[in-house]
Amino acid sequence: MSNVEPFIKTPGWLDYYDGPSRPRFRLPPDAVDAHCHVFGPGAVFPYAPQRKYTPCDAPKEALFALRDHLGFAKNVIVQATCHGTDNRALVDALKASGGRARGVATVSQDITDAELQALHAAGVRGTRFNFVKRLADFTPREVLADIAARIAPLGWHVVVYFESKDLPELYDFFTALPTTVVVDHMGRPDVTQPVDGPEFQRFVALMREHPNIWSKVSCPERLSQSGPHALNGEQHAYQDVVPFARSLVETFPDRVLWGTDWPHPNLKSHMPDDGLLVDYIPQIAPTAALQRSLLVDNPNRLYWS
Ligand code: 0GY
Repeated sequence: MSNVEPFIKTPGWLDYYDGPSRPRFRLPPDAVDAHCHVFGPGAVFPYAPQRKYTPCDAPKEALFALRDHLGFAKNVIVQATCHGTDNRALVDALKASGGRARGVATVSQDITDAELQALHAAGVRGTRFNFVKRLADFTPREVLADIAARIAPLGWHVVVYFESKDLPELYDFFTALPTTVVVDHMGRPDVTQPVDGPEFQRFVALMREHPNIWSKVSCPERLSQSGPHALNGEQHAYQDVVPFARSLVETFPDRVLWGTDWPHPNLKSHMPDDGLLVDYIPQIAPTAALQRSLLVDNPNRLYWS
């Protein structure tokens, strides 16, 4: 029996949808869900005291079942802020995956070289810096720069999560990082603004001028204002996000990744059907070649080579 107090989920927080449809879009062989999480279970892997939300438990077994149901071969599991710098749930999932998952950990400046090596042996290939103020407390840039310098020799990359309005202030820090830099969810554009407007074009310019910067073209459900609804019986979910993701896929086909973001932390208005999220992929990657780059070649190059 665990002596951990049961965790009470944050009010309004939706559980993941446990009856996802089977996608109509057939994923190519060796496709990777390159952004997803495991949460707890809290009784085994307690949530961090400094967390900003308490999630529902979303254990590795449920993630692997979803992987198989949707037709993915592999997962990249990203450490979420609710586990802080305690990567035990992540490592447990990586070890249980039989080589079918890689990880992105969150580490503190005082991590030892031996601990970094152990994370690497478990399958970690990156570290995540979170600048979203509702999710993470401020960490001085010098601390983050020091962590980046420590992980660079391992061949790891840095994953960054931020709001688009904060990009100008973060620009110099990102462009000075010595590793590949992967941006979560396209830098969270305001999709009510035009795709060719100054805000999104600032992000496009960042990627154009810095070939080490990649983007996940993920999370339409988080960015969309138009929502998940079908139009005229057709699958037209998250239409307002499509031009943003598609422009990145077409402009930078070798530097984009896609992931479900299961179990979709902090969603309060609707919970997406992960099968429909997979059916969204051909709208943003309309050719077989683009789909292969996005889902197979890019994630395998970054995480399995
Ligand atoms: C995501 C998005 C969110 C949460 C986290 O680490 C996290 O807690 O990343 C969010 O709330 O936008 O990518 O999972």
